[in-house]
Amino acid sequence: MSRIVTVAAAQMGPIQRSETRTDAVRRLIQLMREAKSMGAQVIVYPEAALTAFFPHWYIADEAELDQWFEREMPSKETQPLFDEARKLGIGFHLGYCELDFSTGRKRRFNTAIVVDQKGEIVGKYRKVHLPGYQENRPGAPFQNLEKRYFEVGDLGFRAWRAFGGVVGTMICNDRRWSESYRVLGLQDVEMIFCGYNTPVHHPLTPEHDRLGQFHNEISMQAGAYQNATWVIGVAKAGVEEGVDQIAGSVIVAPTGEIVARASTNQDELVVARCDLDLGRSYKETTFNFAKHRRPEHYKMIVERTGAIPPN
Ligand code: ING
Repeated sequence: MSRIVTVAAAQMGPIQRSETRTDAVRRLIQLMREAKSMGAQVIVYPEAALTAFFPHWYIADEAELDQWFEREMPSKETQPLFDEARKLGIGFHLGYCELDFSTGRKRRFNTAIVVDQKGEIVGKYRKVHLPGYQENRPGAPFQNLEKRYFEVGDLGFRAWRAFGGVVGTMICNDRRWSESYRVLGLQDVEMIFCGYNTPVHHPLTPEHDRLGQFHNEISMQAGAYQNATWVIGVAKAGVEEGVDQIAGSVIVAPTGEIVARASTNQDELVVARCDLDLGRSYKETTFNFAKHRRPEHYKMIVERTGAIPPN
């Protein structure tokens, strides 16, 4: 049996600070219409798909910082995207920066939602692995102040039923951590959506620059294969506010193979017919967690490794 979902990875070019949310939503809707015309049932947008990636610069004023966040979803500016999705009968994944007051205090998260083909939000995720640092580094060519601007996500890594299968999300730096995939893999995930904003250059470790695309792909290919799941990796790419970001959006099969990839660093759809049953033979054999995983031993190894005294 094959459960085919046609997926559109909607890579975006830069969103400059001067562009409004309405400008960004217009681009998202254009990509959605094109994806629908190509037969897609779901379109996957990048991390922070409504604004420039503002953690790349220092914002001292709290009111100015809050302007980069969404207080509600859908909001006035994003309602047209939900309306278009409902009209076209296409689902979507959207990364955005969330201002939350539900616990009685203001909290800021780097967030992503999954919306089904009826326009209903079926799941929300808040980024767990926040890279970068807390304090502004004036001498750096650009910042990564995610640890300053966001709290660590409090929703864990969750999988939901949608598009005829089991889907999950992670955001950007999460894709570099095998635990992100395994927690979803233990929920029998069949497709993971992951948006990213990844600079080409790393001021603290310039020797890593040449391997940016390699590390991007190997992270998602390993996660896909080792958990027998599709991974849809989607970039916000190009030079955004002076920071050149990698492109290289990919659709990775549960076999670990890249079946489709972007060829520009602009707005571009990467479309593939994804068989959600392709991972089944791996889940039943090589990655049959019930038969082969030994978590009781991992605890012992971790304790022993931690306990080894320095020479
Ligand atoms: N960006 C980058 C990412 O993880 C990074 C930051 C790049 C960290 C390379 C370490 C190595 O792709 C975000 N937004 O997480």
